[in-house]
Amino acid sequence: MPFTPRVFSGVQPTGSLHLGNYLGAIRRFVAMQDSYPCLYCVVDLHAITVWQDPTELAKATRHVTAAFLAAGIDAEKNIVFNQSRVSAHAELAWIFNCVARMGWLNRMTQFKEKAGKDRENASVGLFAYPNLMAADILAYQATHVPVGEDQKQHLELTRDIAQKFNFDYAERLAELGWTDGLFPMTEPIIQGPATRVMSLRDGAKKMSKSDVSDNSRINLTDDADTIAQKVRKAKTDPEPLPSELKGLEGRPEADNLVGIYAALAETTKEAVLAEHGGAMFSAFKPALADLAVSVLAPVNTEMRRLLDDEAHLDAVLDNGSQRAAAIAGPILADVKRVVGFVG
Ligand code: AQP
Repeated sequence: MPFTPRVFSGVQPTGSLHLGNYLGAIRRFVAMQDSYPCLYCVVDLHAITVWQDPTELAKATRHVTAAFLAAGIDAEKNIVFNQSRVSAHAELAWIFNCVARMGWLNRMTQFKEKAGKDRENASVGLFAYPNLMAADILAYQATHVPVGEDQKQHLELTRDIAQKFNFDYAERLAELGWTDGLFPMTEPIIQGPATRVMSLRDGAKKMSKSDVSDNSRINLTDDADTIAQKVRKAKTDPEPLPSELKGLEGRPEADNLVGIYAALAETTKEAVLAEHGGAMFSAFKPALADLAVSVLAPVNTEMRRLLDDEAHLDAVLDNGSQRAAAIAGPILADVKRVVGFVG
C-alpha cells in the first residue's frame, strides 16, 4: 500500500515550554506545514506517565496549544488536538504493548534517565511510553515525524514495531489485500543546528522543562529582561569564539550557544563563527540575547493574547480532535480486522 505523506508530532504538557522545544520541534512543525498535511498533538496521555497536578495539566495543555498557534501553526489547514480526546491512541498502544518486546523497551535510554535510581517506583506507563508514541504516529500512518535528537531512539522503536506488526500479520494482511503491510516505515526528521539544545547551566545536560533550575532554560514566556539575564549568566569558558567548527570541540557550552544563535538566525554554525570568530563571550552574549528576544517576543506576545481566550483554545482542540478521530478511526478498524477482533 503506498502511504500518503503525512506528518505527526507531539509535545507534552508538562510545564513551561522552552527554547529547546521551540527550536528542536515547534519551529520545525511550522516549517513542514506548507509541504504536508500535519497533525500536531498535545500529548497529555504521555504527560501522566509521571505525576501531574490535574489543574496544572489542564493549564499546560492550553499553554502548549497557545504555543503551537503563536509559533505560526495554522489550525485550520492542519490538525491541532490533545491526545486523550482520540481513543485510538490508547487502543493501538495496547495492541503495540503486545507487539513490542520487553528487551526492546529495556534498552530505552529516556526511561533510564527519567526513572533514575528508583526504577521500581516508576509507573508502568513510563516504561511503556515508547509504545504509546508508536501508536500516536501509526494511528495516522504518519510518514514523517519532526522531533529533537532525544526522540531518535523512540522513532527507531516505532519502525521496529511497524515492521514486526507487518511481519507477524503478513499472511492475514495478504488475505485482506494489503501486501505492503499496514504501517509505513516512518522517517524521523531531525534537522538543523538545534536538534539538541543544552542547558544554559551545564553543557552536558539537555535543556528540559523538568530541570529544577529556571536559569537552565529560556522559557517561551520569559520577557526580554529575563532572557537577557539568563543568557548573560549562561555558563561559558574564558576563551574567545573560534573561527571554525573544529575549535568548538571539547567546548560544549560554547558549542551550545553558537548552535542556538545559528538556529535563531536560521543559518549554520559555520556562518555564525565566520561572523563572530574571535569575539569574547562578553560581546557575543548580548548579540545572542538581542537575537533571542527578537525571535521570541512576537511568539510571547501572541501566546499571552491566546491564553486570555480559553474558549478559543478549547474550540481549536475540540475541532482538531474530531478531525484527528476521523482519520484514526478507519485505520484502527483495519488494525482490529487484521488482528482478528470480531465486530
Ligand atoms: N533540549 C531540546 N533540544 C531540542 N529539542 C528538544 N525537545 C525537547 N527538549 C529539547 C523536543 O521537543 C519536543 C517535545 O518534547 P516533549 O515535551 O514531548 O518531551 P521531552 O523531550 O521530554 O522535553 P523536555 O523539555 O525534556 O520535557 P520534560 O522535562 O517534561 O521531560 C520533542 O520533539 C523533543 O525532541
